[in-house]
Amino acid sequence: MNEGRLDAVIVGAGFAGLYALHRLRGIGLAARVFEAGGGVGGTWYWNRYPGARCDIESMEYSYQFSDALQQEWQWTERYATQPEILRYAEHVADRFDLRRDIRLETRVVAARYDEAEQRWRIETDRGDRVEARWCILATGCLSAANWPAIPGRERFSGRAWHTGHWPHEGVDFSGQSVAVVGTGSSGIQSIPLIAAQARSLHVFQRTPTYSVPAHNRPLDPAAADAIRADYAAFRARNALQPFGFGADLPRGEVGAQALEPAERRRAYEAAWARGGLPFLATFPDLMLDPASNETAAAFIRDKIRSIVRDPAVAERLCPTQVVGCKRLCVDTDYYATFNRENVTLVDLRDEPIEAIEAEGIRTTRDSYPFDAIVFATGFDAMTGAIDRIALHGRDGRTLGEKWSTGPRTYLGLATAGFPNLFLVTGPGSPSVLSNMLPSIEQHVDWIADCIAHVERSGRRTIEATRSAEDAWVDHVNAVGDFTLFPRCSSWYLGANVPGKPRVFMPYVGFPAYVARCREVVEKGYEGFVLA
Ligand code: NA7
Repeated sequence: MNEGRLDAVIVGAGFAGLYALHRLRGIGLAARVFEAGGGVGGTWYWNRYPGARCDIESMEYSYQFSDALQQEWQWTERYATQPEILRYAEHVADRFDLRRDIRLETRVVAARYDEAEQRWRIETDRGDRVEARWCILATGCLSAANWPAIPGRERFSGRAWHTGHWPHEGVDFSGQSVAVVGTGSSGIQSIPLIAAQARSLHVFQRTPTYSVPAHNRPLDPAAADAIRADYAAFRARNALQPFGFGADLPRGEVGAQALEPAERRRAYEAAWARGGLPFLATFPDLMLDPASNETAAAFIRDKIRSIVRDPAVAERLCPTQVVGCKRLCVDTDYYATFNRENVTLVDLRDEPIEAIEAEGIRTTRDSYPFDAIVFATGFDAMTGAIDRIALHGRDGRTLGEKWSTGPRTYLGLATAGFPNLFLVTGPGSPSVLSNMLPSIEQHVDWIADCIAHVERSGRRTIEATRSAEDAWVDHVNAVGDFTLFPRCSSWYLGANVPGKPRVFMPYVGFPAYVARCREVVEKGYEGFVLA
């Protein structure tokens, strides 16, 4: 148990918390990280399910703050696996001597702002009581698991896991009858591998998923060296992209409807052959114009029909919503897995799940017995981990009360009524609609520079004003509404968690966001009060 005074407490030892510790040390602060997991790495510590990979290419999904680090680290594949990304996080923790200030297996349960002392009083589930002038929530966007509210889950007599809490020793599905519930990224990555091992696999699908092939492969050492030869320029090009990645891939210049159907199809075929999320950059208006978007959606549906041999199964796998408004998935053999004899698709639109029973899953039509159930049901995204901390700001008001109708932040970095508290990639920042690593670094750099500025100027606190926050929330919504992103029930909107307020949380547009953050500083921390 720890008691005492620190300059800063950082909650979480994922990529955000690790870099925050490094930067805050660099400005001379005594900082400590509390991390609930048994190791560093955040989402890459927990999500150990079969097939877990990043959907951003490995040469881009990495830190850039240390050129020595980015020169020495060797990624092995186009899209890095979870074990490789976790090794990278561990390497960073060791290389920058971060571990001595990280307390593992320690969850922050409460943080109260003491107005008289102008300090945060932080409590952990191990009984630590520490005080700090600064509190940094590096809690991650995809860290609070969303267990489905299906009656009877605890009655199941077989084994059950959530993909976001996968056992460290792995799971052997050999000879087993298995269910996977959920067909988002975690489902589509794990389903082909589970199907290859299990005796039988039933996939419980509520909403069909658009997915493009990853075409994953070993990283070409010559191509990686070419990037390393001028990594800074590569990073700078990516930072100018709307979502902060993919600068060196071909991008359409004209709207999808400007081309003849055959020409448009050739463009989609080329993007499909390259693979990955940049499929959505085939035309610049795909997330702006519903008719253009529909051309991409129809192309993917045609692909599904050409891959899946049973026409009835293919139709059930064909999504109808706007493509991209739920995160586009990147897969290896997902649709082809439904050609396997041992794989069955259960369409929950026809037969919703009624309950989980001792033997398995009961829908309105049938009872399915299983040895194991995998819940690939996602996360209480962006706010879930923050909501789970009892955060009391000025006047003892809780963040939960303040955010009861949806998260409210200024720049996704701070929230009025909670002085000296910062969020890393919080709601209202590009976060999940950007390459997370550069977004994390941009946020942490902004926060560290801000703290250094406040300390240098002899002030003690900085706090977002209510009016700046209100204007920012309106702006985030206006930009979101200009796009097709809010058009379906996604976790970007909180729509996957029953009862969660529906508010579009990420800010669309990485370069504009970075420019605005810079401008706020240039204007003397416009929208903040320094006291
Ligand atoms: P996602 O993308 O939120 O996917 C969760 C899936 O689970 C999705 O298909 C959901 O269907 C389904 N789901 C959720 N609750 C239920 C219930 N109660 N019954 C049946 N099906 C359900 O989470 P992932 O972990 O796959 O991916 C999250 C992000 O991690 C991903 O976007 C990448 O950025 C990395 P729904 O679509 O809600 O109908």
